[in-house]
Amino acid sequence: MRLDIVTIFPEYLEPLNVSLVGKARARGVLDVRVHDLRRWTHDRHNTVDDTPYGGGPGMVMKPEPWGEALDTILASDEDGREPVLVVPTPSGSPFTQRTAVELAAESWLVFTPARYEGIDRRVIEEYGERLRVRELSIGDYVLAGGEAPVLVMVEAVARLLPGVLGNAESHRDDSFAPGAMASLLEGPVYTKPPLWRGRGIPEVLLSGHHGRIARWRRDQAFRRTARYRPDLVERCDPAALGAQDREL
Ligand code: 6GU
Repeated sequence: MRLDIVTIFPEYLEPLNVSLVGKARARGVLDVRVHDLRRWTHDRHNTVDDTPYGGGPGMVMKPEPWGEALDTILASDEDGREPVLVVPTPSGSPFTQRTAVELAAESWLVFTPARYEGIDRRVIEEYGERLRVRELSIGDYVLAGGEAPVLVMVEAVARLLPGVLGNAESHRDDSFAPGAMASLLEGPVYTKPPLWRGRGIPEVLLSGHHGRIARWRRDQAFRRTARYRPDLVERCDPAALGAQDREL
């Protein structure tokens, strides 16, 4: 999968050299290209922003550098791939695990993290006529720019790519993964030693009884979800609830 990221803070994307994403790059599963937007400015001060038409606080990112940047990047296609333009914005639709799964099926994503009050609307209109555009928000809070959201989205997508996680099963029962534990948060986990500061391991996990263990985990997941995310329990298909859930 190819990823292009256009930003005025290329160094903000340095974490993409580390850990899971860094290893995926080193192994050639991910081809990540970070571009400095200012490369496509032509004035002495490398201006990327200007005051908003209609007044109001803050600055808006000028369309010309974005247009030149995106034209250059889109023209650099090597094997006839059709990119998705990912525009991080607090005004976008929610980025969820479903979105991550959809984006993981693509072969080329182009990210446009903005600073200030966002990018001149005409840029999104212009490229919306040529390619698929996803305007996405990572949550209901406001960040100073789209770079941190890009890190979030790239990590969520990268770990879904074949051969990136060590164990192909590792994301099967993630919280939010579609499937058996659908929309339940994951419960507690334990490892050695069996006794730490006087605290033991729940008996059932030592029992070797796989059926009882699975049911206990399901129960813990349900309790945790009811406590921290009652909205997820509310949205859950009643048929997916076991008799034991109704007793809790
Ligand atoms: Cl994608 N960008 C910014 N600036 N703030 C956000 C966001 C994105 N998602 C949530 N807050």
